[in-house]
Amino acid sequence: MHQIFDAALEINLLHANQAGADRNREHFDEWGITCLNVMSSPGAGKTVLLEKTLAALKDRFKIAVIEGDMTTELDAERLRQYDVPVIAINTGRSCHLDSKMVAGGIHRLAHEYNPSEFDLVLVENVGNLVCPAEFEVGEHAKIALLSVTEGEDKPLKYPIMFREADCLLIAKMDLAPHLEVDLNRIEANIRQINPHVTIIPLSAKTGEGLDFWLDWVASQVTAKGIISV
Ligand SMILES: Nc1nc2c(ncn2[C@@H]2O[C@H](COP(=O)(O)OP(=O)(O)OP(=O)(O)O)[C@@H](O)[C@H]2O)c(=O)[nH]1
Ligand SMILES: [Mg+2]
Repeated sequence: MHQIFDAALEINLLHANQAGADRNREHFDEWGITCLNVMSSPGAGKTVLLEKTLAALKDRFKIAVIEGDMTTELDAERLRQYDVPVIAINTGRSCHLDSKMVAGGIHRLAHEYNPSEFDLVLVENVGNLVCPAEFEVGEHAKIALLSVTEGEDKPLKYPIMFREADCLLIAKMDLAPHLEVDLNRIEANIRQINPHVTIIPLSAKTGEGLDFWLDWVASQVTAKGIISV
């Protein structure tokens, strides 16, 4: 009985979250903004990736960041160095951002700036390989990072994240030669879960793959521009 009740509660929760995500996306669409949701387990390299992305693209696109962390503004402060608006959201006990939290972030952004001036909102989700993939926030695409230190089996053990991703970054490639990691196995396991996902091996440290990633981001923004014309 308890299990049925719990399942019903979870369905209601996800249903309400989805409705909020759809509303957030409507706002983004109205303002001509592309929203990308960046997710991974803790420490896979999301903030470093966003730092490199802001450094490379902030003069080409008008960018804002919504930074989700359970506590602290440490990542938000790192990203503020790039002179873009960074809205910090502390999720408290929650291991993911949800659409209501991001709606609050959008509200703060729209209060302080003219939202129509922005091209791109990058969301850094809480470090977690499970929950963020289940809670849409109104993004147009999901990006998942899997760093080479995490093990080849992760796509099989945490399939939701890998199934939902539109772009999969195999991060920290510079460390691969120092590890006993089978890169072909990582890719095969990802393809088993999500056969057509875009996979980009990347090292934020050496710059390997960064141009592919930046081109992919730019193509998402440009595609959005064409749709909203
Ligand atoms: N060698 C190497 N280290 C990296 C790379 N990218 C990130 N790191 C390191 O990995 C650690 C975590 O990086 P972050 O960018 O803070 O990771 P994160 O995913 O934002 O972490 P959370 O927000 O806590 O989930 C830091 O010590 C980074 O310097 C990379 O490409 N190569
Ligand atoms: Mg981070």
